[in-house]
Amino acid sequence: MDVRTVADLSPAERRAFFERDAGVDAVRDDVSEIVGRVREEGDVALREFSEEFDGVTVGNIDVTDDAERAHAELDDANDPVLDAVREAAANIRAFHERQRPEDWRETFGDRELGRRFRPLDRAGVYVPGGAAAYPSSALMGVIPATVAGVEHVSVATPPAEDLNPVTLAAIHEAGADAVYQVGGAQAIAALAYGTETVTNAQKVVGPGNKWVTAAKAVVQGDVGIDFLAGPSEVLVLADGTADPALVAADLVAQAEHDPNASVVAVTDDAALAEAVAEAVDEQAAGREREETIRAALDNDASGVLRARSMPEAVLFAEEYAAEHLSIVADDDEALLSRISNAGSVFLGPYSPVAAGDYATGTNHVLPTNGGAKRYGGLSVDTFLRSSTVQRLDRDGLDGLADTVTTLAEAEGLEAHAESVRKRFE
Ligand code: HSO
Ligand code: ZN
Repeated sequence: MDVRTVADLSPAERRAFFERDAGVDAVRDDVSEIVGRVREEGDVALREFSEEFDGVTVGNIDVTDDAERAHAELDDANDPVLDAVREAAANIRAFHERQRPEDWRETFGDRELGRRFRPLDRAGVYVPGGAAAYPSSALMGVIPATVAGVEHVSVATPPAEDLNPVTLAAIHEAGADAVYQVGGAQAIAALAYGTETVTNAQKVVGPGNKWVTAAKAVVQGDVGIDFLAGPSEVLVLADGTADPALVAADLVAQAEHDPNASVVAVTDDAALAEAVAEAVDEQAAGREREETIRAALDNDASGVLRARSMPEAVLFAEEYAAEHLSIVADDDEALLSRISNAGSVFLGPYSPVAAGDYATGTNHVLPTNGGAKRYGGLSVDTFLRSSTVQRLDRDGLDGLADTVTTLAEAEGLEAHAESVRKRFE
């Protein structure tokens, strides 16, 4: 990789970093058609699309029992992968339990006001499959929903002759109520509108490829979604104290997800920048997914950048608004205090992004494409709705009466004013 200088980036180069695009718009028309057919034809369409896009003749769409069986078989075999799934699940559950908001009531003067939180009834979680199987994404999607108290959590994952047993076991471990083998845009449509087999959800969440993402954009409005998540991203903010081999390792790790992944290191230290660029090339060599990694490194939104100062590096990181922000610097907390735009932050040399991808307990379903400027990642809140509550006694209403009647009359809503006055007749 070449080292470039932040100050010398052309407008086009800056745009490549700051306006990352997942190619979702290009497939939107095709996806609308798929969604429409699932809405009209239900299971028949799901079977046809599984045949056409996944090359799989699906027997049962509902594979809830298979998930339970896969879990039991790994358990019987004392398979260490199930221990890892359990450990990760426990950490994710603990962190998300901490997010559960309490209902509250307080008095504001003589008004009693409050807020209460209730879970959605039905949530749908997409768990990517296919080339890479993502049991970790099953945990990340399902556990926040169960912690929120969602009554019925369903999962859709791409069909296969032999579904990945670890993914199935993770879905079961996370506590899903129903599991369906259906992938892509058709899965999102099925979760959103329901079919003969699939229970419709009020909110559809989870990461996926551009077809999945485009489908979420299409069904949004009819159902809630979390957000549109694109290919993985990491930005490492490092000063001269960072170990270049470790910075490079985190870039290469996220690069292996997707040829369109965006991986960036920004530092004020010229020697570190050179060393990181060199280490990235070295570490990419011979990796199992070298081709994907090389493509991601070649992405216009990837690079090793030298800033004139750490404040300039911070400004770049703020504008980039990374899904994953790693800070490896002498005073990492001082740098963090100047950052608002990041999906998840990893502090210090012993906090690799991969630890959060799997098992620290934080969620790895995070805003990409600069979404971190506007919203946060998947959390318990995603599956809650709130109501507000108020109670006034006679004095409380008396204190407000003038304000309410004056505003009501200003809006020409005379009956509103009267509904207050009536209480004092
Ligand atoms: N880094 C990905 C999540 C993931 N990593 C799954 C490994 N498995 C997006 O946050
Ligand atoms: Zn990852």
